[in-house]
Amino acid sequence: MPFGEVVCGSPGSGKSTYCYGKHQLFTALNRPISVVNLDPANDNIPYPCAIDISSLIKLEDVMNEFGLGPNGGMLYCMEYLEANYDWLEDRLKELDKDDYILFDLPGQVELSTNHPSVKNIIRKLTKRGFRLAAVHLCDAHYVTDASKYVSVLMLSLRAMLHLELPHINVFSKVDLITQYGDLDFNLDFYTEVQDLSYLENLLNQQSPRYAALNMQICSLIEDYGLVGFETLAVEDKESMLHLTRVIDKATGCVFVPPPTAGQPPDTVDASHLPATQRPNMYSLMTSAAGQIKGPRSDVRDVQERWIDARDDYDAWEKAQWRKEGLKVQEEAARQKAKIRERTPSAKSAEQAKS
Ligand SMILES: Nc1nc2c(ncn2[C@@H]2O[C@H](COP(=O)(O)OP(=O)(O)O)[C@@H](O)[C@H]2O)c(=O)[nH]1
Ligand SMILES: [Mg+2]
Repeated sequence: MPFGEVVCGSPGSGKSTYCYGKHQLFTALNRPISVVNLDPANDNIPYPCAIDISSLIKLEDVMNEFGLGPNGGMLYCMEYLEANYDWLEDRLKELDKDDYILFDLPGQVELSTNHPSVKNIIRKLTKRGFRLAAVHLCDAHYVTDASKYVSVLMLSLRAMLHLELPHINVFSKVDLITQYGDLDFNLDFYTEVQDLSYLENLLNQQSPRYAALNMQICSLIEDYGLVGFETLAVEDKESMLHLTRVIDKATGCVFVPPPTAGQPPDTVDASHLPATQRPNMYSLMTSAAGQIKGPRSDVRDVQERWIDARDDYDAWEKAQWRKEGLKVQEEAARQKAKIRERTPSAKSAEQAKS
């Protein structure tokens, strides 16, 4: 049963960068992963691409042939992919059966809010046995302005209702958030989406004419309690790990390393026992159903890292990297010295000969 993610969100929200980051993270964790590019407008794909829609159809060709603009051309490409779903299925069959699959979608908002093609493709994949989560990336700068925040709430809700998948909304590029000025509330106010009535004053100032309507929208979103957000800074390993745990939990994915991976760290070696007596070293059920803990699992920790004490953390991380770099250099020098000791020098080899 293949697990994976449908990565969606507005253009520039960081979808391809996230796919690349996840590919790097999973490769480092020895988790097999493949990325499928379904965005024909992705010119410079940063990740190793297992399947690329441009080998089926090219946006440029569609625009030239039918006289369409980039947006119309993109919708045509997705309709074409839906009509040629077999092409996608055949390519997916060629991938390793253990691969975790990421689908990098185009940024056109209508594809994840009202256009049927992506939804139909997802439906077919789900029927085939895929266990997918929708990961909806929204640029974190939306939280710096109350009316932009209301629009991102509506967009996220709409995508959730349209795609009908386990859904994780994510404020991406949270490391850049301080560049857009001070926040009116703490970050958890924006991620937890509770008590939206506090936005009333701000909305009154920004768009007094529609303040009441805006508040009605807020109360509707709050009443359903469906929308919430995770945060992401793609270069922060802890942030990526936390998001991975959240997504794994949403899909019910428990990664069990292959037998060749050996013993996990800090576990008792029970390989001599029969299978029925061996402890569950990977804590399958606890990792799937337990609480999500660890750095960045609390949004207050994210606030501290990227907003309140960013400079201190940056300096601390730099110092850690320097220390790690020194250790690596020392280890390399030690290995070199060992090799030199073991290999007899040319002179002593000659002496030995004579
Ligand atoms: N600082 C920062 N920049 C990011 C992050 N994620 C993406 N970006 C940048 O945002 C820009 C758009 O990203 P891209 O992945 O092409 O967006 P896409 O159109 O949604 O695929 C690129 O310049 C990325 O380097 C992040 O977490 N932090
Ligand atoms: Mg992209």
